[in-house]
Amino acid sequence: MKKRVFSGIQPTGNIHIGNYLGAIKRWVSMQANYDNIFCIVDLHAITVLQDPKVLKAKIRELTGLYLAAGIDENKSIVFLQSHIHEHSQLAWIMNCFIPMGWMQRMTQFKEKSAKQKETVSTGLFDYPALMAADILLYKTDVVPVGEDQKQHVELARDAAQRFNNIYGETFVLPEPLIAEVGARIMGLDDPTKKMSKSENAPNHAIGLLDTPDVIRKKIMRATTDSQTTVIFDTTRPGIYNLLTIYQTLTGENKKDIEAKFEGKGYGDFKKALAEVVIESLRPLQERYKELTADPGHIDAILKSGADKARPLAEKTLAEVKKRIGLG
Ligand code: ATP
Ligand code: LTN
Repeated sequence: MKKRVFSGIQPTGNIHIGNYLGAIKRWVSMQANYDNIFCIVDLHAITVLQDPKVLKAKIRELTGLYLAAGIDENKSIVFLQSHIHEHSQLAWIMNCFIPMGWMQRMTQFKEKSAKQKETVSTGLFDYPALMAADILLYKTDVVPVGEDQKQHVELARDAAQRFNNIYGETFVLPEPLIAEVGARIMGLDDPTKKMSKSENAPNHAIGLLDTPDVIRKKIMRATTDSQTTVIFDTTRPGIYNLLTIYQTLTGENKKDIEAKFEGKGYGDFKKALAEVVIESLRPLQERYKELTADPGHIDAILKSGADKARPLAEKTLAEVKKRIGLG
């Protein structure tokens, strides 16, 4: 029996190379060895106010990007979270099992709510309960995510354990799977901040659908420092981040990369990196164009994915309700 993988991305903002390296690219490479479920988490997206038309378009865009990156709908279940009502139902139940104190420790909420101040929704505070429901509904073993989501997966695990202790073995305890390299790509404009799709500064992130010219410009303008040698040095976060992107995309090791750029400056390295990024994204961008030419195709894939996910979700929720004494 293969282990079950579950992961998801919110259909908001512009999907960037951090999402690709920290999540999607890894999902693709793990696909053959696991039993996979990849979700477009639109219920998570509405924790922040969204324009309905934009949200609808972003759902199709993100689905297209999953497929264009190499997620195969015949090997993996690809579906939209709001198509399966069991996610919301289990999220409520999880709410009733997760102590407030656990939620209050989540660092992402502290960062995101600090930016939004008084408009911050209860859903944003509470979203790890929905994320726990996503993961636990499918008896997930492994959750491949970027570094920023580790704490949320651990909370899902603790919630599962607490439920099992009270009601008997029901949930599988999930493990986060974080890459050694590429799990935390930093912003090009500020390498001390995580690259994020809700950040709007023009030079912050490389979008997966950026044109070659835009990619070149963004990389050439990326913040570095006044030193010159191209080496992996954690005290120089700008060049370190660019080297990490290079390493993750080429699969070369650190020593070989440093040797290749010995005696060369930041400018030469940035030019080489831009070409690596452009060539790595080219096949994805071409497939994306073909796949999304007919939006009906994307909608059909989501419908068929939901039909495959639903029976699994229904089974777990029925078991949970029975354990609790509901319905
Ligand atoms: P937002 O800023 O809107 O929260 P985000 O860029 O953090 O968006 P998410 O939808 O939260 O994107 O994350 C999708 C996946 O990409 C998650 O697995 C997350 O851990 C991963 N991820 C996000 N940002 C990065 C990053 N900078 N480096 C590596 N992985 C990342
Ligand atoms: N919260 C995550 C997205 C997400 C997720 C999940 C990831 C929602 N449900 C389940 C893994 C498993 C985020 O914002 N990146």
